[in-house]
Amino acid sequence: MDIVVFGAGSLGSLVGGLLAREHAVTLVGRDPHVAAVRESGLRVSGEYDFTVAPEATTDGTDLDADLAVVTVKAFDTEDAAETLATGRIDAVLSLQNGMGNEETLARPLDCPVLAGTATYGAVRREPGAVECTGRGEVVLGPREGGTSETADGAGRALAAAGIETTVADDMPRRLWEKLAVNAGINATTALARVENGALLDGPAREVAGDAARETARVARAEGVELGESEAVRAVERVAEATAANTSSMRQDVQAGRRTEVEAINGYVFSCARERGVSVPVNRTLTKLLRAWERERPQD
Ligand code: KPL
Repeated sequence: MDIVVFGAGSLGSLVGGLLAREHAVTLVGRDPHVAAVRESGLRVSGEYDFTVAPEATTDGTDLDADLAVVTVKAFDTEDAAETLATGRIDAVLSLQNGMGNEETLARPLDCPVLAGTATYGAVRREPGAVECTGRGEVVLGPREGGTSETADGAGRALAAAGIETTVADDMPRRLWEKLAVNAGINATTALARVENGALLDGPAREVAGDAARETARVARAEGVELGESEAVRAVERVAEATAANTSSMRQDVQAGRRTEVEAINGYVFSCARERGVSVPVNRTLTKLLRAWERERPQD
């Protein structure tokens, strides 16, 4: 299969590296990472130990592919969609944090857009290299729920490359569950400066659990059946599977980059406001990250 992986950050590089063991992959990202992959290949370490040589480019326009896996930050989704729309792509799979990415991708694209969640832990240590710090899984399916040939085909392609994959018929609920995981883990680990595993005990555990419980309450107000203890269990499961991982938001804060707080805790906070649900923990996490973002050096 010809697969474009659009976004060569930590998760995109890991997924691209795993897919390149089985498929013809084009990785779309930024220099100096792309230049290093072109020069010496992409080294995948940690839970794996191999080097592959996918195509790598900084120009994502005019590409042909059976599948495009989108792994850019939530705030870059619109640009990614416009760029992919210049090519000939048969199907798109979003493996991003936050809500609403699939709708943003579907706007300019004339092909099926699948929803997906990924709980693999990944860190890009240096240009041309990514470390897998926790084997998780990918869950994917039609964004409105149900089943489709496209979802089955994408699921087979990922599984053939050794990615733990489930094709699900309840993606709207799965996306809310993943939102609860990210609402609990990402901002908490970024602010407390701890690895995901620190949320299994210790003072940050309660904050992560409360953020996830609040997210479940908002999901239910939105008509999605997600229980509070189910959401907390999901946080614990992912924190355990990715215990040694530095969450993507903590990586962003460490590198002084813009974070996805608006697409995660900020999204929970704004839906909660519309539905009259109280979410004090997500509100506080959002405001603290906003305060940090305001002071960070601009890109
Ligand atoms: O999605 C993640 C992230 O860091 O953004 C998890 C699964 C929490 C892994 O760290």
